[in-house]
Amino acid sequence: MRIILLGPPGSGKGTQAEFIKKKLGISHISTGDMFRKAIEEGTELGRKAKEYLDSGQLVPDEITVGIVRERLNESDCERGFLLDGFPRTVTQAEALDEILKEKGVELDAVININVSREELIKRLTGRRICRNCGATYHIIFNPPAVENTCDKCGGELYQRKDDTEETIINRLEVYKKQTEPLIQYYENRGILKNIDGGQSIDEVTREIGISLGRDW
Ligand code: B4P
Repeated sequence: MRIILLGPPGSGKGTQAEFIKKKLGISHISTGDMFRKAIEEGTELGRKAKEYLDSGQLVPDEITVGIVRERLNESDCERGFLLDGFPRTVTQAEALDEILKEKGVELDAVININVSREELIKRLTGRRICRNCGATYHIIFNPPAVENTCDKCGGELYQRKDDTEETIINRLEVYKKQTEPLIQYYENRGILKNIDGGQSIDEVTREIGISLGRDW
């Protein structure tokens, strides 16, 4: 299957992607993760992306489209993919249409996860990430068994630089202006699935399954 996960920052795209990719056996492509990895490795891409991520702005479309185009050309994407956090602008969505057309494939579903602003701020300020494997936790809603330690690999947990309240408010504004128009874009295509993301992690997973015709 070829799926997009859409939703504001903190709506749980990354959290749900972990489960969906395993269940469907498809590749998980998170542009946020790709940028963070490049920053950590100090590559040319990381150098360009850093100031945008730190301030909560979007990385310019030409850079983002370029890395996704390259990634979608890798052979593992032939069995399907889950795009997490891409597209985030109408220009990116149009570029994706072009890429898929060139490949002769189509999207199966766009999953739009809805969460209230208040809840998003709570989730993002409490988010913690494993430095080693990238697993996501929340200090209250999804805490690790041992404080600051990843359940999966024992790695150290850290707080992302863009998860401070000031940057989060900026990210939510950027989302409203630049990403929200995509809801209508995919609604017009008839492939948009609206999910109530305000429920528990397991309930959201279940609702996504139902929207894809799976009982998991
Ligand atoms: P991303 O890395 O994509 O991340 P995100 O939107 O912040 O979060 P996500 O929705 O995945 O939430 P999560 O599961 O972690 O973006 C980061 C930055 O990268 C952007 O600001 C931008 O600068 C750049 N970027 C990325 N893609 C780009 C693009 N296409 N174009 C340009 N720039 C781009 O969940 C959040 C928290 O809530 C976690 O702590 C989790 O444990 C908790 N949680 C999840 N579900 C929950 C539930 N149901 N109940 C309670 N808590 C829950």
